Amino acid sequence: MSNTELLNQQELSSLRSNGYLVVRKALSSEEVQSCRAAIGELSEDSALRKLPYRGNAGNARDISIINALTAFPEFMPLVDNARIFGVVLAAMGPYIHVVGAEILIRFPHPQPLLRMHTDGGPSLREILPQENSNWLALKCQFFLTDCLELNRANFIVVPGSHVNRFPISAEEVDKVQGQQLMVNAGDAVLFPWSLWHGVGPHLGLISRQSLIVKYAQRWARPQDDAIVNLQAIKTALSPRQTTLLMPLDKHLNADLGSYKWMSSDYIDVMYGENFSTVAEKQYYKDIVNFGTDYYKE
Ligand SMILES: O=C(O)CCC(=O)C(=O)O
Repeated sequence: MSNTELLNQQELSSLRSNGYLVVRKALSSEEVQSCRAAIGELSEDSALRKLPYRGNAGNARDISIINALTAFPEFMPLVDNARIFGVVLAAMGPYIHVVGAEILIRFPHPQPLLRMHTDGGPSLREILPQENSNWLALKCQFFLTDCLELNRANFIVVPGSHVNRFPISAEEVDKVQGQQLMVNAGDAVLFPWSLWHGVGPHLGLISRQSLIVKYAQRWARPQDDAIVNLQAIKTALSPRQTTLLMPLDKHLNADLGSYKWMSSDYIDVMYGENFSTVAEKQYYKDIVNFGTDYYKE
């Protein structure tokens, strides 16, 4: 990969045509260990079970901690993790932010843990990306435990389905066949709302753990409802991390749908030092310059 590209050509065409990308070793084994230590064990009386932000997919086969960055501010730096953020920029462009995060703990169970679906319910299922359009929303799922055999709560995808309308009847959904992905703890999978996906059965013994960071274009409102005060949190955040987390900040008072909120160094901040020479950066700088000047009057 050259330093003018966010992804190499093979990664880019795989992302665009399959609708997902597996990024190996997005987290080091030390990072995986520290995430798992922060989350802790899921014993009957563990702190996790008492968090107010607890939910599940509706079938008692998981615990899901929404508002995960409020519960665990130490995970905030993952939002621009060096291995995944180039993929996020390539798929979505720079006018994005984090709208939520979720920790998923999926229990052993002989039936599929989560039926095939697309994200965003009946509203977003009617909206599909075009081949080369920026994605509206993307999830990055960091795996914190291995799924190296079939039927270990593997994430299931239907490659290429992100540009097709999801079936509208239960009968048709039941016929959807996907691929169970094999991942190591530390790998990440990135996918848009419109990819058909689900979770397989779990015939193993140890609950599968993952952390999902949810990105959307900047006009979208946050999905998480707990509000954090970015200035008060103890984790040191970079300007890019703070910019990505702005919608979760109680000090936010910006018009996210227009050109007005953008600081003059917005594009430099988003591409940062690691992507400062990529070709897209100038393209987006030109759009900002055009927009801010033209719409002033
Ligand atoms: O737990 C998984 O692997 C899938 C999560 C999922 O389906 C979702 O976030 O929409």
